Amino acid sequence: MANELISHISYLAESALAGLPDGLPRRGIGTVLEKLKDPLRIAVAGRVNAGKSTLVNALLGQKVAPVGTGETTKVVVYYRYGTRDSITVVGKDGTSWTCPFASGHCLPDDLGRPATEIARADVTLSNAVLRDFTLIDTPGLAAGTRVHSAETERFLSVDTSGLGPEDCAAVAEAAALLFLMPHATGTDRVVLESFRALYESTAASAVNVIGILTHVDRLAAADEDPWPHAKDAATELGRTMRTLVADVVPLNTLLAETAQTDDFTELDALALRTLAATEPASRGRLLLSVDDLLETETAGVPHDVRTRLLDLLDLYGISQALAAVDEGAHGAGSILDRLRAVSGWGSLHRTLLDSFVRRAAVLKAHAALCDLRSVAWRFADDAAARDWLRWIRDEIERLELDPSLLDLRLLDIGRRASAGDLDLPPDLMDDLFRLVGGTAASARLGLPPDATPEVVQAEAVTAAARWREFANDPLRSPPERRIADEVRAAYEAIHADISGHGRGDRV
Ligand SMILES: Nc1nc2c(ncn2[C@@H]2O[C@H](COP(=O)(O)OP(=O)(O)OP(=O)(O)O)[C@@H](O)[C@H]2O)c(=O)[nH]1
Ligand SMILES: [Mg+2]
Repeated sequence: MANELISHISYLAESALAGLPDGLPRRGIGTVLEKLKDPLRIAVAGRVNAGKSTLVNALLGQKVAPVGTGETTKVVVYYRYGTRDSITVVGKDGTSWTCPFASGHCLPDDLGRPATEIARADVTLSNAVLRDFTLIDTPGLAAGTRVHSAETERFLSVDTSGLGPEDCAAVAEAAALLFLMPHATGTDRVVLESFRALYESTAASAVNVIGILTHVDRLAAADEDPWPHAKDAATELGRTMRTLVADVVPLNTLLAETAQTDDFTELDALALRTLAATEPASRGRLLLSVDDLLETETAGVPHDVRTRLLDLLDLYGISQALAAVDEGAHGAGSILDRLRAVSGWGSLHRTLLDSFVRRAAVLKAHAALCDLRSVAWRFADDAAARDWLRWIRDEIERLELDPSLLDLRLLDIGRRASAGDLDLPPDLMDDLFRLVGGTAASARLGLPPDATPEVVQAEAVTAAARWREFANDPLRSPPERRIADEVRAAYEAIHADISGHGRGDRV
């Protein structure tokens, strides 16, 4: 169903493209079409050093994005699927040039010109992961030097002031966002709020933003389990950011990267086995601090190997690897299994698949409608484009009324709720975010995954009744009633789907 919708939207954009003279409206529509044809674009954003590039590497399963302390990523980098690996850099003046990979098949520091003159880098990789989505790494928000931070703000926003030849009109670049937060402080909320203000007129909302709490290993001492604390912190953050993000998932980004890429070798496993065999008194000291790890006397593991282990695992990862060796793990594979399990990777990956990848078509359609609407209004007075843009607006209105687009309208309702435009009681707000954020019927109703069809149906009836009651409240405004009717209809559709005479797949 969502694919049918994408065909409709593509038809709209292609027709307008054929009819419009060259100019900003036509370029804007061209960009919408290009984005619609691409795999889902997922941007990774957050403060400097949050672990964005580390996560990009973990998702790609290869270490291609440079990581490091300090301000590392200086330009917006697209990682796209292609049959040949290559790097093309696009300058702000519209010119483009290719660049060789640095050693280790990494993006080089030197991209041929100063970062301030670069619009973006396009890295094409023959990496199967990128068939599902295009990944976009961004410079840290609110970074030390405002220049790179401003670059991300420009990328995320739809501001058309100072349009360069590479800029498109009124079109946000990504349809979904992973927002990284290294510590549970108020600062990230401020960053996220300002980010949302930039994104206001686009499709970003609790529907298509996943928050990721990174560096969770730093929430406890190396030999303590940080997970209880990390889960509580993520739940609390999820609550306070409920209108901004679909979910907050805790992740040890560093361990996820090491477990998912192939840097960790049998030599590293050997070094860990040697460390694990250290006599007990010294071994106890090893994990007290980075200095202790580097300086405690033990035979067979030189300083540079310990530094490497710290880079790959940090203290918590080393402590987990030693525990795995104690329990019988021997080779690199079995040690990495343990590290993957304690990194939180499984949960992040599941959330990403459920919230973004399986819903790629509907997220793309949603973003494209928002973008088209935005272009059609922004240039409504453009004499050469007026008639085409009016036609697009009419067609969007017609598409949005189609009953098959109920789920798309729900996304929009979710977006308005995220933006604080809807004043709903907390229990209905919870209903709405669950309904919009989930894919499985049980998750959309807040039930466990193994809930029986009977339980799911009963819950759908109860939820529909809640919204019917809200719609029937005489104090409610007509728009509020219309929204309540849409949500009730969604619950009825879930009920009908389970009865076997439903309307088919969700859009
Ligand atoms: N201990 C620990 N270190 C991490 C984690 N994630 C990333 N790091 C380290 O943190 C540093 C910064 O990581 P990057 O991925 O370069 O961060 P970034 O957000 O891309 O930073 P900028 O590009 O500068 O904005 C690197 O040294 C990583 O190895 C984590 O979960 N735990
Ligand atoms: Mg980076």
